[in-house]
Amino acid sequence: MALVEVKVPDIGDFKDVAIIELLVQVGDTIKPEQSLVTVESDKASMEIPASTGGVVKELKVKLGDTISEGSVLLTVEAEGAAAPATAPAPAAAAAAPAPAPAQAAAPAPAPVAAPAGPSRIEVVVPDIGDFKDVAIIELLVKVGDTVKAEQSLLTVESDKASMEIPSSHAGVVKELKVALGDKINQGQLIAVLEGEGAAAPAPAAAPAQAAAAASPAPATLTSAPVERTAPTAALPAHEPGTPNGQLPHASPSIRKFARELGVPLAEVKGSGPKGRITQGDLEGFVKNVMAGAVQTVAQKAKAPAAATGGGAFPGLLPWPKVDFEKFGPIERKDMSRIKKISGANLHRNWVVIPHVTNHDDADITDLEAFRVQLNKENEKSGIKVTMLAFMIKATVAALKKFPEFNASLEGEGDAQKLVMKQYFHIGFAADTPNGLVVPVIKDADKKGIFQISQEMSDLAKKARDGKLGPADMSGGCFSISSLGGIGGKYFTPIINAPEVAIMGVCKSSIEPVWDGKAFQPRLILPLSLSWDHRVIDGAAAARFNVYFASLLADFRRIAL
Ligand code: CAO
Repeated sequence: MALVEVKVPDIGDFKDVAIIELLVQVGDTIKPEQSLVTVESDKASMEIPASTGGVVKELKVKLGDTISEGSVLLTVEAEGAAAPATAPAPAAAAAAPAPAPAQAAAPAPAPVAAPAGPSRIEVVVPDIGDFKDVAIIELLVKVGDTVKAEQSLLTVESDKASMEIPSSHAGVVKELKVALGDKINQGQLIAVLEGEGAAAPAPAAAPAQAAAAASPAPATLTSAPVERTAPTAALPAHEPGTPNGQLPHASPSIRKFARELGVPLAEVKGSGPKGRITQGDLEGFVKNVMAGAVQTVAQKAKAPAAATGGGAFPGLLPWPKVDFEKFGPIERKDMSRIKKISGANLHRNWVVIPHVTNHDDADITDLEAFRVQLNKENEKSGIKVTMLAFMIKATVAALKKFPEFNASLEGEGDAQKLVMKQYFHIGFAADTPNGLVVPVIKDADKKGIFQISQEMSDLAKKARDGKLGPADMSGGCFSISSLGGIGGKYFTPIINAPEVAIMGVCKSSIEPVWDGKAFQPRLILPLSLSWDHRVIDGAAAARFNVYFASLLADFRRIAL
């Protein structure tokens, strides 16, 4: 078996174009004409075909490399022994049954078929080489549009390539003579333009245009380019965000495949360079839609109300699809029921509520000393007084002082009301093996520290044992999420709707605090208050934190 170098064939004016996709890998068995790499300039992209078949032995290029005619792409162990060790590029190009001349040629702007009045211009399909009966897959302009000379009017596609057909003239589109799906050929009337300005008589322009069309125009990357050397696809690169970016950034074969499946390609997120959509992306999208993990914009529009609080979010990119196995071993696990339910709730709350989080610190040096002393005194009672119990009492006092934190939004639009609660049920986030739950201490205003500590301990145990009932978790006014036993400094807790605020607490630590004369070691508790900006404003949130911290700093204030 002979080793054969596979080189870039004559690709016309494409020079130093970057490889954006490697379509084969070492060990692959490739056929002649199979696409090996995709290259792309800022205006066009094309797939480079193999000149010979065989098993890929070595890749000589990598993503990002720039290549030109004659660059060696890879070596193959050719099928049969006859192949020469180094097939020269032109031979390679010739080996491909390319019907078109070796020169890459852009379809020159269409000639004017017939002058039909001083400013009436008929635009016809130019010389597009061997493309015959090619179907129109996209109309890029509509009646009334003003087009520039060389602006693409439509995209045609065969099963091997696609190209855009440019306008020969500038003007306003008066009539479109073709429709989506029509099959067109050279010379066919596409559109009637009304020329800009009356001065340029159409007949004068026609010979020049015709001449341009007659000679194989070089495939400049500034007019709609098409690679006709190779029987592979070339198309303008549709960069997301560019004015002509309505077309998804994908190769013709992918676009064709998407059309066959009815996939809205614009909604598929490309994982390739510059967001290019690959076959894997397309398949991943279809799988996700089938599994219900992703909805197309059309599906969302039909859905009565998404789980986003009453409105879908059209235009959002689909979830990135990653072939994780490609990067290393993985295992797929089912998610617990609690995780799924809490996840859906957290997602809705995060998306619907305009969250803001204020961070502050509370000096709990004295309170912690008091808590330790209480626990010592009451060792025999079996009740452990926790910092969280003090925080629940401080929360009640702060809710009394700032009642908008003990509220819920009800209704929509003009009918919207703020429900002001006159009870004080405080939830606390509990971490369980199956996920996060938020049991609620009812009527915390009527309970003392010991009772709250005892109830919390009971509820936390029930939570860990998976025995909490709906009654244990409903009716909350405000929640506290304490990571104090674990660590961390600050975080952004998600509000537990329909509540309007949540206090996040992290681990307290000894910090130097300036007392006016010297730094004193103080136990500082980091606070993170998230609040709903529809109901609460920043000043109120700052005051809430300051007051809350002042209560923890000197718990006697709670009696004031
Ligand atoms: N700073 C430093 N240490 C703290 C602390 C704080 N803020 N809060 C508690 N601790 C210490 C306690 O002193 C205790 O230490 P010892 O065991 O030495 O006495 C230990 O951490 C455990 O504390 P605790 O028994 O008082 O329990 P707790 O009240 O802190 O927590 C519960 C109870 C149910 C809230 C907790 O088990 C839990 O699940 N926390 C996680 C909540 C969570 O996941 N929140 C994130 C939700 S995502 O928004």
